[in-house]
Amino acid sequence: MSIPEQARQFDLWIDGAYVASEGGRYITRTSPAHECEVTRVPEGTAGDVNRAVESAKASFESGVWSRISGAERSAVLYAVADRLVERKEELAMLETLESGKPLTQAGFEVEWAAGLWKHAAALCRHLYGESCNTLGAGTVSMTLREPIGVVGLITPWNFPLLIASQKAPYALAAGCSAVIKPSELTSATTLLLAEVLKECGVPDGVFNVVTGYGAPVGQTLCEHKDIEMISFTGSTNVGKAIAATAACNLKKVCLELGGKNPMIVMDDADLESVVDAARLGAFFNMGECCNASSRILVQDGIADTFVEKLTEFAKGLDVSDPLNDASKLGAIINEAQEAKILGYVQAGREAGATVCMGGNKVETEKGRFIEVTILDKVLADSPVATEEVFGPVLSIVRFKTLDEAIAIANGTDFGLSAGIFTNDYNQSMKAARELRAGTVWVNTWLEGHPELSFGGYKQSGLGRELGSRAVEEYTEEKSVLFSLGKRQP
Ligand code: TXE
Repeated sequence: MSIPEQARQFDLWIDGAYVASEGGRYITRTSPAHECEVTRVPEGTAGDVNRAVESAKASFESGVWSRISGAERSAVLYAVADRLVERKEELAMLETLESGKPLTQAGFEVEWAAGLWKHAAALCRHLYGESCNTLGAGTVSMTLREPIGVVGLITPWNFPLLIASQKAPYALAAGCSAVIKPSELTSATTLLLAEVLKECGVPDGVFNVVTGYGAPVGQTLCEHKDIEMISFTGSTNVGKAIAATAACNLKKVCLELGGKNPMIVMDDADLESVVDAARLGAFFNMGECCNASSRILVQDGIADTFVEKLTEFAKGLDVSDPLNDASKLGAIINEAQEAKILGYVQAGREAGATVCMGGNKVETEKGRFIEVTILDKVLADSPVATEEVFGPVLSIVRFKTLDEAIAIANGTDFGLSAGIFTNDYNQSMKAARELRAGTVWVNTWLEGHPELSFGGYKQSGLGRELGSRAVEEYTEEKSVLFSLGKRQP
């Protein structure tokens, strides 16, 4: 596939159709890999958000989606999954052009996203309340699950379609109507998703897209009194601001924020699998991944061999034009992110870390690429080892005992994911119990299944996505009590 000659222009998606923003302004996105204009999306306004919420509210109150059966919703969501796969090439290409990620990976992400729509489709038919044994007290009681109402979804730029698909299908499965604000850097695939939903029978007004900047678009959503819940994925700082703003009408808030995920490698670990996991953990999506294993804690006895093997392997990782089939790492999203990554590398150097490889920009004619970077002998409490870098930079911290490793692992403000590589059952069980993180991997990394919940401890977030209760997050629970006669004393 080749790069289109002209930037593709979109409008907002409100009430089942493309409509212009009232402000008439557009944001132009330049491909971080190719330096040409690829898309233009409206710079939404507060007025645009109000229109979208009005449409969502009207659709919710009409019952056209909120009051149909789970079976009917399920059929529509299954159709969405199939249609996403049918439009995979177009979706993947737009994702790559806007984000800089390898095209092969973007294609894989479309399929992964489609799997989430299928998971939500299945859950539609399994949204249960409870009935309670209060008969002896002269009552019959039950709980009902009802859609929470109109929800606001705010998504980032690292996995645009995928993260939208961690939220929207579950909100829709519950019967909610939604207004989604994608990142201003990567909005195109969320707009195509809206087209797909319409093609598959989601009624107008149930899914609306307002593109634009955090303020005013995201902020207006968080302030809006007709929005009952915000689900956000992004930086911890913005997450905190959103929680504060959403308190205006005590909206429910679900936050999936940053991480500084420790991968513990014990002396007895199988090094081949650790190297493979580290490749995926640290460098998948150029390290722009909340689940990145951006710090690897390695036990002293194996550390030298591990660093040697990993560095040897990492030299073979192809950093190049994301449209090349061989490309394993594409371009960095924007200048701010590039400066942030290089700044952390420099800080690591100044704190005495050894740069085993990389650490610089890749010199190319076009595009913003950073070398695969491995830092060894990093101090456990230095910024590069405790703060989210969000780039292809792996910090290696050495330790002596498992207790020491667990203390280092738990010693940051984050708690999204963590892992251990060992063949010792007792060590893996101890780590699984003591690591303070929403996900703990044992002898693997980045493996996920929609059946498992995802979310963070501490400042990595609030609430959970995916898992068997993913749809419940978007519901209210109502208790209903039937009296069978006179009230008991
Ligand atoms: O994220 P922001 P940025 C981390 C990562 C990265 C850093 C900054 O460390 O380097 O965050 O990235 C919208 N009210 N993650 O600045 O700003 C914004 O428009 C409402 C981790 O791009 O948090 C976008 O749609 N919304 C992360 C979304 O929030 C607001 C993924 C995320 O952008 C807003 C991305 C406001 N006041 C970055 N301000 C992860 N957890 O995977 C901004 N937004």
